[in-house]
Amino acid sequence: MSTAAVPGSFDPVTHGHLDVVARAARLFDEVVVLVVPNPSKRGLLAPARRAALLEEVLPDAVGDAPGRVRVELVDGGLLVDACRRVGAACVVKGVRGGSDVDAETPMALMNRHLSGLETLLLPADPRWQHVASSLVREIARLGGDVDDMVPPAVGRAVRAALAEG
Ligand code: COD
Repeated sequence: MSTAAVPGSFDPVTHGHLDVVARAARLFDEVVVLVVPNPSKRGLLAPARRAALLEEVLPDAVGDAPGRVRVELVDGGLLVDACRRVGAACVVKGVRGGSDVDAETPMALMNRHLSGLETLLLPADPRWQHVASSLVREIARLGGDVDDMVPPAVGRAVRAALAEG
């Protein structure tokens, strides 16, 4: 059975992330979405909330593959170790442009160096190429509408987190 991991901070998950997960589910037997909080980025949603939201919105996003996609929260450590734990031999990531390729290529080569883990980079769908979690957080913080960039439950969670301060 082929298993891929789709890792991210997912703070919050966007339609861009969900498109990458759905495409990975068409290529692999099983997809494990790894919620990996980035210690260098200040978070809006608690990591467990990000994972719960993913579990809520993934069935709609992945069409006929919900039984083959699951979510795991990673509590620190190397990505290669998380991938080994879940049995993934490949990481799938989305790239929105040259700066994503520049950031992802050394990580992909390092992960292969560390453990043989391969990385598949999927070009972002042009509909979502400009969408980033950081921009969603900023737009929502400034009172803008993010409802066509994230699923409804995610938009509600972002607004609630901002209201809580
Ligand atoms: N369309 C397509 N892809 C997208 C979109 C979009 N609109 N938005 C984001 N993505 C992609 C990103 O390019 C990224 O590949 C992935 O989705 C996740 O994005 P984020 O913003 O949720 O998460 P990041 O960028 O903070 O990444 C978190 C990771 C844990 C994936 C990353 O930090 C990582 O791989 N860390 C490795 C840690 C490690 O083991 N280091 C040592 C060896 S390299």
